[in-house]
Parts: sequence; C-alpha cells; structure tokens
Amino acid sequence: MNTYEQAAEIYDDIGVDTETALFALDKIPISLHCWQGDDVRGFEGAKDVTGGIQSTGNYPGAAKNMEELQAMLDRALGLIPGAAKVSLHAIYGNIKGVSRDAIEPKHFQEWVNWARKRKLGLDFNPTFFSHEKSADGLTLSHPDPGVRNFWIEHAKRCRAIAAYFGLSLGELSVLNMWIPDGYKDIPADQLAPRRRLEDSLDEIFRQHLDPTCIVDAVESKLFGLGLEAYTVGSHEFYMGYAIKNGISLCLDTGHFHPTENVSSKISALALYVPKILLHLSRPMRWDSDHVVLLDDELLAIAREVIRHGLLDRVHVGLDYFDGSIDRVMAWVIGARNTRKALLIALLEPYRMLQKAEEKLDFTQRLLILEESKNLPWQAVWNEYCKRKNAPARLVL
Ligand code: RNT
Ligand code: ZN
Repeated sequence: MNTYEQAAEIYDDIGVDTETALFALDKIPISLHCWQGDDVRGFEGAKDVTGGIQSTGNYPGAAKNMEELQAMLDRALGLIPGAAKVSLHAIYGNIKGVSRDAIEPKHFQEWVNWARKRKLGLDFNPTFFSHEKSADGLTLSHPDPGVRNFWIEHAKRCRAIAAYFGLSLGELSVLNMWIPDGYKDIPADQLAPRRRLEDSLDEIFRQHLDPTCIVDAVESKLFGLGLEAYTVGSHEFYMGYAIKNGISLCLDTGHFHPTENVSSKISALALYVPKILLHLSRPMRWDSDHVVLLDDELLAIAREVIRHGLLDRVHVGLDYFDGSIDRVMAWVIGARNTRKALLIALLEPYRMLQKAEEKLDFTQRLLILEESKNLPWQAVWNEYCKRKNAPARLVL
C-alpha cells in the first residue's frame, strides 16, 4: 500500500505536486441539489411532481419539511470533504400559501441563516413545474400572455432572491432556469414557442443585477416524460441565447442524446459563453437521474475543467434524484465521486500529455494516458480525507 509520502514522490517524478493539487481540490465547491432529499416535492404541499421529470423508488426517509431537509444535508455534508454549496428550488422556502409570483427573499431567510452558520453558498432555481399554471406543459412559452407573465414574474423574483443570497453570504449564487415546456406529440409550429420563450427571457434578464452576487444560467433539455416530441428550450436554442446575450449555460449530463458527451462540449462552449454550470447526473436509457458514478464520463468532464483552467468559469452542481436508496447517501456518493474525479484530474501529468501531442507522438500520448491509470491517487485521497476529518472509506 502506498503511503501519502510515497505517492507524493511518484507524482513528483512526473512533474505533479500533490500539495498544489490538494490545495486546489479543497477550494472547488460542489453544489448539492436540495431536491434529492425529498424526491423533488418541495414545501408547497403538491401531491405530484409534474413537468416531465420523475423520481422513482420508495426508500423511507424523504424530508417532509425544511428542518428535516436541513438535518439530512448536515449529515451528508459531514461525509463530503471540501467546499460545498446547496442549490435550492423556489418550492423549498417558507412559502406555505405564498403564490410563486409573490415570493421574496424573506421566505428563504431560514436557509440563509442555516447556510451562513455552515459557511455555505446558496444557488437558486425558479420552479416552473408541479403547478396548475404549468399543467398543460407550457410556461414561459405559453401562448396565453397571462400565463407567461405569471412565470416571468416568478423568475424575476427568483433572480432577486439569488442576488440576495449572494449579497448576504458573500458567495456568488448561480440562478439556473430550467422550464419543462414542450409537446407530447409532433408540433406544427416549432418556431412560435421559441420566439415567445426568447421574449420572456429578454424580459426576465432586463434588470441588471450585481454580477458579484448572481450569475444567470439557462438549462436545455432533449425531452421530458410526456413531452417527447418537442422541447422549446432545446440545446441549440439556449446555446444561441446564451452566446447572444452573455448568459451562462447549464449542461445537464442527462439532457443529450445517449451517444453525446457533455465532456466534449465544454472546451467549445467555454470559448463563447461567460460561464458553464454543470448538472452532473447519470442517464440510464433516458434522463433517469441516477446517482453519478466515478465513471469515464465524470472523469472526462473533470479533466476538461482542470486541463483548461476553467475552475473560475465552471460551477459544479449535482442534479439527480433517486428515491430507491438512502437519500443522504445519494448525495454523499455522488459528491464524493465528483471530488475524486476532480482530484484524479488535478493529479494528471497533463504537461507530459501535451508535450507528446505537440510532437504528434501519439504512441507516447496513449502510453501516458494509460499508465496514468496506475498512479496512486487513492493515497492522496486518503490523506485529503484525513486532513479534512472525513472518512476516506465509507464501508468495507
Ligand atoms: C430537469 C432538469 C432540472 C431539474 C431540477 C429539479 O430535467 O434537469 O435541472 O432536474 O431543476
Ligand atoms: Zn438539470
């Protein structure tokens, strides 16, 4: 077994400083999505989750209120070393009886107090689903201006809440907009809803908010359950909108065709959009939102972020919801895997790989890539967990 000192020497030989890697690793916040704790139900008393998303499974222990959800997050955070944030949806405030177009920062004050005590930042998401005004599958692109205006007002208020989070916690709040809008069956007019969505977004983003408090992101999707034929906010739509308007783009790893890789989109998009928000998820046959594994795609995503020095322009968030396993452990497993992937990427002998590639020595490139898999990153992980008072191993 490698001790940390032995591992550090091996890495030193290939030009990698483990202390530098650990320093960088510890600073990367991973944003835990609050909705894993209660199967995306929220505190409005909604019976069904709508909008084409679904959490399945009936493992006991879903949070029923804010206190339970915070207690669960506390348990998870105790097992996840390194910087963290929590991402809230608008339906998770103290909002009983408050209409979504009337929510204010005060309805989220308990979260701010909770986060401040733990030195956590908060991210935010308007909630456009599980509501009577989105029952026909359309919100910001709805043909009825009354419905559109309701959701525009909701989104504007959410931006104000996110800016308040940023201001009161001293850490940037990422405001991510995802809408369910789409059709179950083949549309006649694919253009009109997109025109309406564009107008709604222009109105929502019209107000300039302090960029040191809030960063706005938009999230595309391929399809939803019951919305299989057409998605208004497709990848092309939001990519275009984000580039044209200087808005950041959210890439959810479950929102593309199964053979597409989000990892290979990052370097291209980073040239054109201000920032990227990652919604790390694991699609299985569809956008199934399984817990993220330490698999090739997670590693590839981490490498893209680290290799290109994008840490200040990529926000790392989780987005999955599995109700068939312990919900706290769902956070813990996914977040630790993400942190491990980032560590492995930080320990990569990237300079060596680059040099081989510059010389067009593809044999050497392949060799380094494959030999890197034998490097003792686990010893560095163990050391990191020891320093952070977190368990290096959870079972076995
Ligand atoms: C849905 C999107 C979206 C949601 C959350 C609840 O497909 O991924 O991000 O998962 O906002
Ligand atoms: Zn998502």
